[in-house]
Amino acid sequence: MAMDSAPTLPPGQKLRGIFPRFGLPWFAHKFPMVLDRVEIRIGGNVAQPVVVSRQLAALPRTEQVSDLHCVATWSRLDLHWSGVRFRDLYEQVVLPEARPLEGATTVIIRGQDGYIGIMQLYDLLADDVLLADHLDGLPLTLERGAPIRLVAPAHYGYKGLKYVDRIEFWRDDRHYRFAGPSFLKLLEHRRGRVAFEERSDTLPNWVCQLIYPPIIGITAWMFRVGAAYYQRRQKKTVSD
Ligand SMILES: Nc1nc2c(c(=O)[nH]1)N[C@H]1C(S)=C(S)[C@@H](COP(=O)(O)O)O[C@H]1N2
Ligand SMILES: [Mo]
Repeated sequence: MAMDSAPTLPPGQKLRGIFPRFGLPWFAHKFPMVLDRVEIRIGGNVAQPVVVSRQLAALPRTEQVSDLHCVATWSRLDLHWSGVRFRDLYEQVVLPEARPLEGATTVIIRGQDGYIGIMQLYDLLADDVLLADHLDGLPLTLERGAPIRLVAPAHYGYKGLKYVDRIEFWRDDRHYRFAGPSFLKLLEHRRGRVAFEERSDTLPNWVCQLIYPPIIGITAWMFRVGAAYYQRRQKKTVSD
């Protein structure tokens, strides 16, 4: 049967033939300030905060093909990313230079657009977690998270921070707050693994599967309008 060749998707996910720029609607009009160079600030409970820029070029580069599963139930398969492994950054730069204090294993990642993510260090050290600067052979575009984004295929899309600005290693989660309005905190999951359908800490999956699909289109539209507006403004500033 033709079913044999159908890609197997994680529970509750659907191929919808889309790959929108996506996120919480509050971020549709927000963009990185610095696009032409990578600078990642490392901080939190560390002995020495550091700014990582040229050190990235010294790390081994890696490529991988992986899927993106948005918690809102759309998936995109076979994305060809390249960049450096988070683990290499951690072992070769963060450990020797920033020197996180013992137990500083809760990681808060902040994007240049103000978006915030939280993950545990043991999940970030997996083989397939990258800080990617290329997608499908080309430098990341504005829509895809330029100049550098986190790729964490085992986790829902909202853990894959675009426009990475800061990575903080903390002993607890006191410094974390949800990126959107606090009444929507119930939408997120602290771990967010796709295979275990960890969509939300609070809402049952059947509720997520009911409320998300109807808002995919409008959210994607808001993000498209936001990007178009930003591009127009950029062009105007260049030509002024
Ligand atoms: N900085 C930042 N990272 C982000 C987002 C965002 O709005 N800002 N949206 C997240 C969500 S919910 C998803 S599904 C993916 C979408 O990636 P894409 O815009 O390349 O499709 O980015 C994630 N990372
Ligand atoms: Mo998402």
